[in-house]
Amino acid sequence: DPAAPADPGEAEEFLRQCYTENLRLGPVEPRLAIVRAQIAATGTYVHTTEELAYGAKLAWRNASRCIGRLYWRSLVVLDRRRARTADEIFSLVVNHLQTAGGHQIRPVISVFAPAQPGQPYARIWNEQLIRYAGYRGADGCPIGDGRQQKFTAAMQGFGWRGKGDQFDVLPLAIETPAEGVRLYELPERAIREVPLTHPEYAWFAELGLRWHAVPAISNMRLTIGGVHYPLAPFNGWYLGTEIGARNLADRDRYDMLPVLAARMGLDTTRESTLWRDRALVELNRAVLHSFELAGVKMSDHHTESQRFLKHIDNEERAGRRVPADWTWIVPPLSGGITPVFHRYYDEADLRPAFYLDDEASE
Ligand code: HEM
Ligand code: NRG
Repeated sequence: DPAAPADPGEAEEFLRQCYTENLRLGPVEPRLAIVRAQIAATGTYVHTTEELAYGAKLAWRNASRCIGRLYWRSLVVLDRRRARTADEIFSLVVNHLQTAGGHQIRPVISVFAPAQPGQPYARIWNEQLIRYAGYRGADGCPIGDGRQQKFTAAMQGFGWRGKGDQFDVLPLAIETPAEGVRLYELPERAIREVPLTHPEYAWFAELGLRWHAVPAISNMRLTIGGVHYPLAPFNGWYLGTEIGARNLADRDRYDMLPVLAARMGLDTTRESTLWRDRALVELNRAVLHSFELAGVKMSDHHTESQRFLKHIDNEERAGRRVPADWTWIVPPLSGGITPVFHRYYDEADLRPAFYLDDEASE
């Protein structure tokens, strides 16, 4: 429960780790005394800017599903704890996306106000800052991102009307205790998109496929030393397979493999022709090719797998554990020919951490 009081044991454990790994912050004992007193008096305590920034980096370092953790130290942490109104939050979210950038892409997190014991708190309802709407067409056939159908219907319930196209960017639904839910349209300057083309198939462009440049998860709670930050959107850059092997390929997302196979003239009468696999590789080539052409930062699964093993090596040399979840780390394309496939991982659940509220343990 994000509105529960801060656990003094968890606070102490985090502060010891933070001050041990950052000797320039000085001795931890005086700080512990202050924090214990704050928790006793108010049920919670206030992180310093340094603690907040390092806590967010640790939450990334501990994210066992993330293959991109080699760069954990480079996270840009924007301290937005003072924002209160939905208008303020919205303009800082736009600022976040502009800070992340549309080409180079910097990993950024914006940390808004923590939940206070027993109090309601602000949230963003969208799973990511930028997502495409999903509709059911007149004939019942799906349009757009199938995963967003429920959310899209909820937005329509608040009076939002999308164009009904394959790639309509959803509005942001920002909820604050004082104002309830308010919807906002992101301005164009905050949304970089890449039209998809293929290095050889000229017809590929006619499919009209595109994807947004920045993945920015907005529905995970950041927990640092017993303090819960329910609104802390973060972004890095895309791994090509997230778009090419899942978003555009999954049957309940854009389901493009049958369409591609038909255009490629593949024999789809039998699974053993591997038409799905052949279409999947070409879709992933198109994604990587298009982002490169547009000058937008993206990793391929071979390179990022190697970097992840490098990260494990760095961390183990520093005497630290690297929790990892094999089922999320191994890419959804060519798993066995990436080096992350051929080993097991430490499955620890370390804090600070990011949690999805339905799966949060407390
Ligand atoms: C998950 C890559 C940056 C935290 C993932 C996944 C990939 C990935 C491929 C699995 C996603 C999926 O299968 O849906 C990357 C890359 C980054 C990056 C290439 C480039 C810098 C970050 C940053 C943070 C982060 C900056 C937080 C500060 C997470 C978390 C998950 C995750 C919490 C699990 C999400 C969930 O449970 O749904 N990342 N990531 N990542 N990443 Fe990263
Ligand atoms: N698969 C999701 C994004 C999940 C997180 N991936 C990242 N995170 N790369 C999708 O939109 O396809 N990140 O912070 O960079």
